[in-house]
Amino acid sequence: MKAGIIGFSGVGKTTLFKILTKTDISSSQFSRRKDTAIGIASVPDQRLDELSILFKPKKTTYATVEYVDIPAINKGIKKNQDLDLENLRTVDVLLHVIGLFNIDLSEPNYATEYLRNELTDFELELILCDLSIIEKRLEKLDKELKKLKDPDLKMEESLLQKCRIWLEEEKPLRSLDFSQLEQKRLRGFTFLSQKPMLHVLNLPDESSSQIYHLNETYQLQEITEQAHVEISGICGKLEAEMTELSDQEVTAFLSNFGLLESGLIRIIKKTYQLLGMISFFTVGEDECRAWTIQHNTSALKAAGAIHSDIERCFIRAEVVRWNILLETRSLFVARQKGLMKLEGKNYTVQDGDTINFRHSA
Ligand SMILES: Nc1nc2c(ncn2[C@@H]2O[C@H](COP(=O)(O)OP(=O)(O)OP(=O)(O)O)[C@@H](O)[C@H]2O)c(=O)[nH]1
Ligand SMILES: [Mg+2]
Repeated sequence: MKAGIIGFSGVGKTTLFKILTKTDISSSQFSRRKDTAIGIASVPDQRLDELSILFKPKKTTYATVEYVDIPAINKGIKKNQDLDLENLRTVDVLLHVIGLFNIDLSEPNYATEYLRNELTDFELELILCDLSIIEKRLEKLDKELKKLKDPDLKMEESLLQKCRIWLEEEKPLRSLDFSQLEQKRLRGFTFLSQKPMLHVLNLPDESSSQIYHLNETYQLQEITEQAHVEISGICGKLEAEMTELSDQEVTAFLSNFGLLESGLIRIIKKTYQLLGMISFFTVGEDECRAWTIQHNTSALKAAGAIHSDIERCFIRAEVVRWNILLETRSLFVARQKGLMKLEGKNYTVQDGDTINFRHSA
């Protein structure tokens, strides 16, 4: 999974990147292309930690997320010609940072209005970006259709016109319904306003307790009710300062500010929720590992996430819930007690399943 951190200038994008990747920007652990920084972060998972304590494997492999710190987007389309589209287009989700640390939050109505304006202005930039691509393509299609009345091109034209009308009403493409065929047709354009978006409010330290009540505090129901949109918060300055602390120290530190977990865990959870991602585990003496798949994935496709050979030669899946495995202490006992389920290729994998795939590869 790849997530792009975006937003207007100076809102705390690089600060969030640092929190998520635990990377010091001046270190060499991340790569930089132009002004774009790319970092890989492990997805913390307590269930995998506990399975690893039980199995003592040679290696524990967490799921990973790739984070891209994209340079600031300027207000006004003309300034955005240098936008790092190449990196932006390949991300699965946008983490949109809004800086509230310099805003007077003591006046709730003012804060709400400021926030709404920021959200609308930013969405508008994405919409304008998509519109300019559509307009260029429609111009080209018009010329091509004059030469040849190709039904495929005609279909593309009417699909893009449908998108254009929607965007001209200043609505993002992620809230427009498409048939499967249309989805497929649009994929190549990788429109920005079609990507799922997590708005991340970057709050001042003293407002940390708001993180669990953002909807109520800022009356954001209208935003969070939209399809494929979520909201979360961080205290950028505070949390970036903790990247060097141990996990235990972090927990103690955060609880002083009324925070239950680190921004890293909060944002990852929300991102998984937003994208409908779940994890299953494979366990053993060699390796305990978390695998990320889409919600509603069949056992056969989950096998394919590990290796195409396992998918091809799939026989069955031996499934034990992670917490049951921790109770029985071994797969053998789980099987004896009838707590291991033998599932076929159509079984829908659940979040937290541990799976042993039987295959003939
Ligand atoms: N007080 C306070 N300052 C912050 C917070 N987050 C970021 N800053 C400061 O704001 C400035 C910009 O933060 P960055 O994380 O570099 O913001 P950015 O969005 O990456 O900025 P550009 O890449 O220049 O657009 C820095 O001086 C940060 O120290 C915060 O939560 N509280
Ligand atoms: Mg930056």
